[in-house]
Amino acid sequence: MAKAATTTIVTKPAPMRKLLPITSISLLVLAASCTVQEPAPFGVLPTKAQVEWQKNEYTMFVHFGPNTFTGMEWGSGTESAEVFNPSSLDCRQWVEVAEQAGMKGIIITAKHHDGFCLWPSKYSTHTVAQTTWRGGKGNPLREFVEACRGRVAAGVYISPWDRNHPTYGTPQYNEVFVNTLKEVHQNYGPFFEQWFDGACGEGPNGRKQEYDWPLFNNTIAQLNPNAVIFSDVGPGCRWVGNERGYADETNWSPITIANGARSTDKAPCGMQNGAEWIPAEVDVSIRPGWFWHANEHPKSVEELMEIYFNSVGRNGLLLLNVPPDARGLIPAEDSLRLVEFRAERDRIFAHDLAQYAKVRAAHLRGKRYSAHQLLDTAYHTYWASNGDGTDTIYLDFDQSVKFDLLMLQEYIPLGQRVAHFKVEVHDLVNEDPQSCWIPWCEGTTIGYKRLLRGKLVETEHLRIIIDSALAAPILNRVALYNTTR
Ligand code: FUL
Repeated sequence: MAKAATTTIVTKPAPMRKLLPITSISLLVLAASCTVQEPAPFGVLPTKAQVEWQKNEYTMFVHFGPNTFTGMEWGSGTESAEVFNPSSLDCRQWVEVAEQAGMKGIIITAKHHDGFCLWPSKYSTHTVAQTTWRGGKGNPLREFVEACRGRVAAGVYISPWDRNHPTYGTPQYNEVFVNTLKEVHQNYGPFFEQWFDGACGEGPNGRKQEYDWPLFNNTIAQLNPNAVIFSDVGPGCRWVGNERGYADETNWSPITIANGARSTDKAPCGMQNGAEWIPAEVDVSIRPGWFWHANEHPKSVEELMEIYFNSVGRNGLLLLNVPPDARGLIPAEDSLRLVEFRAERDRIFAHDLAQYAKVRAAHLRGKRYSAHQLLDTAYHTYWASNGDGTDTIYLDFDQSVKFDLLMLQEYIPLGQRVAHFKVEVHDLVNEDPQSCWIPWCEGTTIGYKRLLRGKLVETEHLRIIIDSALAAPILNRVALYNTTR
């Protein structure tokens, strides 16, 4: 076994276990693997596209349009199209930055609330075609999807709220909007995510638009069945309920949305036994605004790390907005910050101390689902308990390890199950590994990924007691890190 760089000298002998004769062990293993029962899925489940979406973990949002040039956050829709005039737009630079940052996809604001389309739409007179930029022939949406191809997944934000369109506030607008969706998805898709902003203001005629959400969602589902549809209430993924970058500590991907409801107070936490799988997406900007403003600056690495722990580390997907400037490029200040942020994550997650452990669980379902599979990085291998919803995972080390960060992952293709768990470490000075367990932390939900920070401890034994789960727990990863090394 390789030696952990952080291990310290062990002064007491490892606990003795009673050895069974080899033949008895083989017979036991054989019996266990013959009777092994495949774990049944539990409750509502993610689609394959939702699992792939969640595995992205961290994606980029790009707010770009007339506001980039006017200093506004919400354009009125009456600004001249001419204001859109990037001096050196290059979407390949956005992709380069996203890749360097470790992001797996990018979502572009193809149409924000001002109604300006970043492609020459047939259904609007407020588009790039009405500008003198590149002689009215420019097409940022086309450039964007081409730059993303084969490198990162491309996603699209199309605001239903349109402060420019003359039909906004009338039933015809829904038809216009569906045509717009079709135009974008047919000509520029497929997209991994369709982002529907929840903001819905007054139209120029003073009327509020009644959006035909079933029609919008069905249109996307038909044209682009693998696109995960974001809105405040899903159906593919839900808004986390704030723009500050955090999900609740308890965060269920299932949630029940009342028939026709367009918001929910359960957005940050989801619902145990919720009726649909609608995981949380955490959207937040690297700068104070969503659009670029000359006098604003990106968040610090410390702030970004905090956001990461509270989003990805709480069963959410982090969608970090990085606005291009008036050149059409992501400023060096922001790209540098993203690289520093990545370096910090790489440093923390470079060395998984759990790899040095012998792992076992109190309940044995069978060899195929044994606890050592918690250590491998293959997504589809997992540990499955045959307990009734409670179980304990033990990590025993030959030499003590020091850690302050624990990562747990549930195997979500079979549902989200764990409702409460405790983590305890064995006191190094106590000789008896069966006693003197010290609480290290506790938590409620796990979901796709949970990161738990605690005080720096040194131990040879750690146990994770799952004391409440909706069904037999199924986890595919346990990892331990020391963030101070
Ligand atoms: C909000 C919008 O009103 C903001 O302008 C921004 O696009 C943000 C991501 O969503 O609802």
